[in-house]
Amino acid sequence: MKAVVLAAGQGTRMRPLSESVPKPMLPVADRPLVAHTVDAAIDAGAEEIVLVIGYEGETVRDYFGPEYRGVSVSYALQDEQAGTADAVNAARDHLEGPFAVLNGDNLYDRAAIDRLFDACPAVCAIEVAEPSNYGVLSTDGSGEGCVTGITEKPDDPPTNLANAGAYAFPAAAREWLDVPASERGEHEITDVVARVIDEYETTPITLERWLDVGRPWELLEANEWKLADLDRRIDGDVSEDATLEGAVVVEDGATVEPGVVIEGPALIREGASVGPNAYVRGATLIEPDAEVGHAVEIKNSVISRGTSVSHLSYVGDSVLGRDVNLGAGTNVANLRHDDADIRFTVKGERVSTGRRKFGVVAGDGVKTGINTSLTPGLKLETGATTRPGETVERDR
Ligand code: TTP
Repeated sequence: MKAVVLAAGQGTRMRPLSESVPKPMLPVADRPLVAHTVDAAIDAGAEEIVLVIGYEGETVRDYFGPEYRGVSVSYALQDEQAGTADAVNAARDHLEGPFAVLNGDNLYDRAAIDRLFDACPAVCAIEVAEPSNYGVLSTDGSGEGCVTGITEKPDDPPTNLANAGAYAFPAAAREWLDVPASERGEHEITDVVARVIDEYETTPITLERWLDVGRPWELLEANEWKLADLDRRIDGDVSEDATLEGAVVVEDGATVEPGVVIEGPALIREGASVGPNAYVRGATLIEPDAEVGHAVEIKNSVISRGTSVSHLSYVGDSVLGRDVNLGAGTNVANLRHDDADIRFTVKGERVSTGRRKFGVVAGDGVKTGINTSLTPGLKLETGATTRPGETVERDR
């Protein structure tokens, strides 16, 4: 079966991280987010991958090329992000026979994608506590049952099975992709799913684990998931006076200096340097050419390519974009004194992250002055700066 992977979205909720790097290419452990989806499809036996690209799509094409893991990869360009059905429709000329569609920004448990391909026509679902925030499947309730409908954000959900954005469609669905725009003005894949459900016996495939990576703290959660899957591997240059505990990966070309303690899961990528005397813990990703210097503690964070946290700093539960420079003594607070969930601004609205601990999100090129204090849930836009000694409590 061919697998269409949707990777043309703008990722507006992921800003500022998605401004120069398109969301599908943001780092999740040792590869871009979308590569986890493509890997799941290949592991399930996809015979060809069709990647739908749009916003900054060339970086996706450069990563995968014409062939990836021995499987042919082709590309369909979606000019305007007019919705998920429109995205699959852009790939129409590549399709014949039954085909799968996967969201390029979702992490799936691999075994379920296997079952999805085998059960075609089928829809992946995840059991959730509050289904009314999702597209919800109705089923006929017999055994694993059969899907009888799909409703967007229903007030009175018929099941707790949320649509998880992974589908195996019969060949006929290729002709049903041109659906009218929905109330929110997008051509939605759920309208295609509804027709498949009407015309075919469609199996629900329940996922054990799933993550929709739309907002910056979900990028942290994605890294928590995928870093935990790594096996310990030390290929880089590690001082005898460093202590590496648990599932730590130090890639070839990375340096770990004396006095460093790293508690896994942690991934130190090629060209990165840690130490001397640094402490890295939690699920932490240090990207290529990033520098974590003397007396710096990094916990449960993503430190992107080319970023420096060089001296005397604490960074917890945070995502730092590319080429960020934190001045000496910059500290991040990641916990409120009232223990309430940390809130974050997404498209102009303050929303709960659902996390008790969340630090800051810094866009590419952010520079902080020495002794800057950053409060929980802060967003620093691309290129933002702070003055020495500042306490920053509002997004900038
Ligand atoms: P969304 O998460 O709805 O959109 P997005 O990724 O652009 O993010 P945001 O809402 O923050 O702007 O998209 C779900 C998946 O579908 C994702 O993998 C991107 C893809 N997609 C397209 O390929 N084309 C489209 O027109 C849309 C809307 C989404």
